Amino acid sequence: MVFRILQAGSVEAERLLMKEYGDLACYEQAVREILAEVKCRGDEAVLAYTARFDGVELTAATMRVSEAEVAEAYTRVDEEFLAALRLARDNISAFHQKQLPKSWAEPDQKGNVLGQLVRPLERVGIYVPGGTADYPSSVLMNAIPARVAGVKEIVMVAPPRRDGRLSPYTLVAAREAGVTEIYKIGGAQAIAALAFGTETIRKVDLITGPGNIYVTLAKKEVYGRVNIDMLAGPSEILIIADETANPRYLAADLLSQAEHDVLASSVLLTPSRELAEAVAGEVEKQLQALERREIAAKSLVSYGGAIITADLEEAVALANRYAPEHLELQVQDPWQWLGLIQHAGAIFLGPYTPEPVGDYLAGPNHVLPTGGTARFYSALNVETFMKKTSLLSYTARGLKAEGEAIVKLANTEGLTAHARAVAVRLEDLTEEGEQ
Ligand code: HSO
Ligand code: ZN
Repeated sequence: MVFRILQAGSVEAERLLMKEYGDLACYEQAVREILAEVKCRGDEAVLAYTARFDGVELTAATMRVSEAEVAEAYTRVDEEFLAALRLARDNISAFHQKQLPKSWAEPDQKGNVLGQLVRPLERVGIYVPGGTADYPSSVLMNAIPARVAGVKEIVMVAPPRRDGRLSPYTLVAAREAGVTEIYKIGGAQAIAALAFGTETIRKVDLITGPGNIYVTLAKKEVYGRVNIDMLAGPSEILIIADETANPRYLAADLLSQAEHDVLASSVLLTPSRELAEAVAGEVEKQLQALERREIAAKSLVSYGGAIITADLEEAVALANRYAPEHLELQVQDPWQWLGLIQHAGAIFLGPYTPEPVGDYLAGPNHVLPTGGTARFYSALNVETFMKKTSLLSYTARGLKAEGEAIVKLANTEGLTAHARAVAVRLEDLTEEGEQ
């Protein structure tokens, strides 16, 4: 049986909800070495790793994608793809426009002004994975919020295919989303190039986008020198369903995430054993027809299953503990349960919102926190590409009213020069007041 049915509270159910992906330490050393090499030897090291890992010989000049290559990519994609991509682009753009924070400045009664200036980052890097799948949708999801934020330079990196090129779909998506520079490099060496800069690639301020274990560890290592979005892990879907849900839909949705990766997890929480059994049967049936059935089956055997809960309240409690990347609510009145959900990357409500609606087209970002990090991370968003600067402007009246308190706090910390910076002004202000 590919899709297990477990009882809430059982050892197996607990294990399913507590995913462990093995030890990252085995990869750390290799990643550190790549980072150090690129830091010291720049382009030369990046090109050597590209030859070694991707099997492609490039030069400093050819690792950058030319205008001609982008133009040629347009001739290789079909019209329907382009139309679908543009619809997705417009929806994603409209959704992220709503997230734009505004700068503000407010005077108080003493005429002091406090505020916050919001500015885009200048130069960001987005990582697009290669490997088993080609994800133009991820290009949109990373580049569009950057564009909406007002970032001027959006640098995309993606590992080259064996033929030395990038997929035309990726290139077209990059152009449609407003990417300004593209390099055919991937892995930890690409993260290093973005974080440290090389002779050819200028350093960026932020690196976003998911990648394999090497990319993720490299992002973790360079964090602090540049900002990063989050540490992405394998995809997850958790569905809470009651007896009104359609088992065919549920099975299809679970499989949609299972096909991503052998490490992806797809879990159903339901009080209805009958529903769980019907879903298990459907999973078995639908799996046979999938292109990626081997990946999906492996993923389901290790990280998939249904857990039977006492009621929907228990299902919600388990979902909150798990903090899934994607949470589907396939219950009678999904909106009624929303108030109880604490932790999830994205929530999909009702039978007509299968998770791929969010992966591709609706507008919200599909770069989401995984591995329980939805407890403290948000979806990739416009603010990821912006920063805030505080504004302070005190008047004489304002400083006079509150200056003594600053002096007191500064003196308490033993920082008398701080106290003096205020005190010298207070002296003048008192004199002025006495005149
Ligand atoms: N579900 C993935 C994103 C994606 N799906 C891209 C299809 N293409 C994020 O967990
Ligand atoms: Zn997906």
